[in-house]
Amino acid sequence: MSEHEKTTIVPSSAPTISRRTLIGGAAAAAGAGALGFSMTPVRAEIERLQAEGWEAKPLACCMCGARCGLIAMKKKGVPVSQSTVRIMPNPDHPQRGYCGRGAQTMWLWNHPMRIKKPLKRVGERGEGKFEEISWDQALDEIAAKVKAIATEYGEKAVCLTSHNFTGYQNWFAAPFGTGNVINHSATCNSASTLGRRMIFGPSFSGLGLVEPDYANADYLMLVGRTVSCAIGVQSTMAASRERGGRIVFVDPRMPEPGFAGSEWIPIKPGTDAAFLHSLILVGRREGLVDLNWIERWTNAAYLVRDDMMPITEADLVEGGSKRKFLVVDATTGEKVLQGPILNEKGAPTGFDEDPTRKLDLNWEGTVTTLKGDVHAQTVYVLFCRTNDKYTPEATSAITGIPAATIERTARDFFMKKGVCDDGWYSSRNANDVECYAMMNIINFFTGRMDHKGGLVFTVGGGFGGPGIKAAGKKRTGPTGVTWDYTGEKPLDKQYFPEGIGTLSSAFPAMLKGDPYPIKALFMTGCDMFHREANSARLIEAFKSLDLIVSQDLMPVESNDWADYVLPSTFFLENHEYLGVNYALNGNVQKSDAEIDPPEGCEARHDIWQFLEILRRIDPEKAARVGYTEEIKDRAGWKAWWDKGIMDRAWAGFIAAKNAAKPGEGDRIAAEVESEGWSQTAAKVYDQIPYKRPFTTPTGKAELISFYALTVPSAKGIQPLPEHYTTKAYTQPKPRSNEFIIASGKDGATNAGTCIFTWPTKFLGDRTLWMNPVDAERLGIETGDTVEVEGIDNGVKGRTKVTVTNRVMPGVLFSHGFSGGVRTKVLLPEYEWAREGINTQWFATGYNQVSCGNMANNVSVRVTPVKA
Ligand SMILES: Nc1nc2c(c(=O)[nH]1)N[C@H]1C(S)=C(S)[C@@H](COP(=O)(O)OP(=O)(O)OC[C@H]3O[C@@H](n4cnc5c(=O)[nH]c(N)nc54)[C@H](O)[C@@H]3O)O[C@H]1N2
Ligand SMILES: Nc1nc2c(c(=O)[nH]1)N[C@H]1C(S)=C(S)[C@@H](COP(=O)(O)OP(=O)(O)OC[C@H]3O[C@@H](n4cnc5c(=O)[nH]c(N)nc54)[C@H](O)[C@@H]3O)O[C@H]1N2
Ligand code: SF4
Ligand SMILES: [Mo]
Repeated sequence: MSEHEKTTIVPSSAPTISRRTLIGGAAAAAGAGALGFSMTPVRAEIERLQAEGWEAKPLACCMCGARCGLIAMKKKGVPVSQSTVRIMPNPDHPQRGYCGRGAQTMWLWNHPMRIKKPLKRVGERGEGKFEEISWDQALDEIAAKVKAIATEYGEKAVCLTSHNFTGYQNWFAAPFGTGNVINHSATCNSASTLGRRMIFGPSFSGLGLVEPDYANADYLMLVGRTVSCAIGVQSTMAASRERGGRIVFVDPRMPEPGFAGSEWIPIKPGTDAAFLHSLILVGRREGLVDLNWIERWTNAAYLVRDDMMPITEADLVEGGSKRKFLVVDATTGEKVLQGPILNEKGAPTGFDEDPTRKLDLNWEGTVTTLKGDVHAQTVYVLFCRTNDKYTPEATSAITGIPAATIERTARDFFMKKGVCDDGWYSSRNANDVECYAMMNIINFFTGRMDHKGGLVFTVGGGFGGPGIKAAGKKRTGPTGVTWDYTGEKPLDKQYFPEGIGTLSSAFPAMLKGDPYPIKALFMTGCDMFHREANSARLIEAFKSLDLIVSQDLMPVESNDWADYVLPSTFFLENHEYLGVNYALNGNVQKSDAEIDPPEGCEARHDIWQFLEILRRIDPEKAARVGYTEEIKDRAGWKAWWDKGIMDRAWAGFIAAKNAAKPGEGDRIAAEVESEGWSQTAAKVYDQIPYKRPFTTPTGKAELISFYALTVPSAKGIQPLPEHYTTKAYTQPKPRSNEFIIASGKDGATNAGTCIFTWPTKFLGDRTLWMNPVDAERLGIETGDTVEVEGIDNGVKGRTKVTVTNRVMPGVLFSHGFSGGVRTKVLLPEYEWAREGINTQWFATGYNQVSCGNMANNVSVRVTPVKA
């Protein structure tokens, strides 16, 4: 076993697989993967094809953010077609994918509806009438319009939005000079991100940094998290299941991977914070929680006033520090100050405290401050006071979960020292930030943070890719050109400073010029009608713009509103080095299938499109990012981008690795060449916060978020997270024809990327799920058509119903991306995509304060349609 293999997280019982020569030549040994599916046939097939003269190319799937490792097998010397390219999983890749979407890559490549040439709108916006034009015409016209808009209103009048391609957009926005790059996160991960930031501090907020140790968990609780997504997680979880690990889904509907042996706890949407509080309460009452961990590694023993503000040295002595917090010694009753050791940037690097001192968790009394006597108590006292309200009985009334189930679940969770997933998609009810904060907080009570099998901290792969570096107002391009950046703070940050990607905060700018006009919108790889809550508002925003450009491969509905649609290449056709998401170890990988777009398709890389527009606006701005001459064709692009920008950035990374440890870079480079991926850093357990503090004000995990209390931009977020009824939609009347529709994804249903494919036709579920109890009351049977009317906006739609006890009574379920497609340009054989509803039609678009996350859940009235 090499040094490298020793550090992987494969359980010791797993047979090891040699992973030396997968891509270069014939694979060496084979073995059955213990992590989910057997790899023997995959390796055997790769070997067989290689023997027949096929070549293997590594591919990082981009059908969702997981970026799983795939292999593209290509028959040498023949034109690319469905029968000469096979997409397979990369057998030992740390994010081992190959879900239905990744498997559909080649279907998408020459899909009959793939956009082949630049399109210019000829009808009204929304009509979907276009003519094909040349690249030169499209780029010239767009550049002229952007230039005119920038001259009249400034560069900030150009706004860009995307799902996965914010990085691409920065290649245009930064040298052009607009700060308005507003991604999709308000419909996706912004609430779970802020939930983590409140509890662990800013450097732990991003996706994939905090993860359950899926492979080693003994009891995994998934609150509104399906894991049909990031399919690698499912194969990792298999290791835990094989050892008898329990898996519990807390969800209004039973998700697809509600595997045999796992448990489904139906919960009323928007009540997760109450449920999690109640579990903690039962654990506390029954003495099942780890109070030692709470005392030592959270801010639970820190004294706070009745308004929750911490009492610091600054309150006690003139000129005292705000980062020294008052605690009480449990043995002597003495009041002492302790706090993090800070570096020059104010970030915690350690703890200035006596580790042997036992702190009083339950102290309450009077503290004399500079401003007089104040009543004070520990964070824990206040937390318990709130927590005590969530008795199983009271919580049952809020959540719809029987009190006995709450008690049993609490015992199971704490006795097995369970782990609760910190979540990904979190834009459900616009009271989500507090729910996600609680999903992290419950993990404090098992004392298993960063321990094997607990909620742990991942290590990154270290390769950031080529791009634009920022330092204050200076920007530096990939070839070293530096310029003064004039872009402003993006609009979403002005309205929702603790959030990310709230595009609706730019709508007043589009509609009323408030606070300044936005006149142009670039949409890169997204269908705004599935993405943005409140379709009517989106249409008004579209109507107000002078220029809309969409970059995509498929005719998504929002293209119908664009003035220009530009055909893009996708990951199968692009060359990239990148990290591996959702793995505990740090890894890097290569995606390089080198497949050209099909005959007759003039798709181009998104960054090329941006740089050519920029060059036509102002060659000097294009030169900032090293783009000094027109590139006319794909060969030219590959020379500039693949060999120039991307390979150069990779060579720099390898050189730095070699400089840090001789030979290390060479090892990584060789492994990436032979296997498509390489591990660059190993996860070591038991580090945070034991050896490295969190980046909260206290450096500890925070049970009451001092971050939320002291950072002005977090105003309105509860520092002590608890349940409240969402303001995003009207609560339905119980046992009537009114319901909340919850939505989400499933293995068989696809984000926009595969919405028009045959697997989606046959596997995708475009019906509305209804519990048998509700169906009987309303006289509805499976297959019946109903009219669905938004309670808050009166919008109507029709869909068929599936009567199933996989959704709880009083709640309906609809898959996020199947059905309700309204684009005008479908080929007749894809008309089925119109069936069903898109729940965003009924959504109010309400944003949670400070964070901006939207509620994609809605409330509706359902009426049977007589045949
Ligand atoms: N197959 C597939 N995989 C995907 C995607 C896809 O479109 N299809 N998209 C990718 C993207 S963009 C993301 S962000 C990730 C997301 O991946 P996950 O974070 O796992 O989210 P979803 O799969 O959307 O599952 C959300 C679940 O929450 C449930 N739910 C809705 N409201 C509530 C509530 O109030 N409380 C609770 N407890 N549950 C609730 C829904 O019923 C649903 O089962 O998946 C990625 N992978
Ligand atoms: N009701 C409901 N609504 C939801 C959700 C839900 O669960 N329920 N989930 C929400 C979530 S988590 C998210 S993230 C959003 C996602 O919604 P969107 O932001 O609309 O993203 P996708 O559906 O992933 O759209 C991807 C598009 O990118 C295109 N594409 C693929 N590769 C490339 C490329 O290389 N270049 C370009 N230019 N285009 C490319 C695809 O053809 C596809 O049209 O939807 C949200 N909406
Ligand atoms: S989970 Fe599926 S769609 Fe997402 S990256 Fe992996 S293979 Fe692709
Ligand atoms: Mo998402």
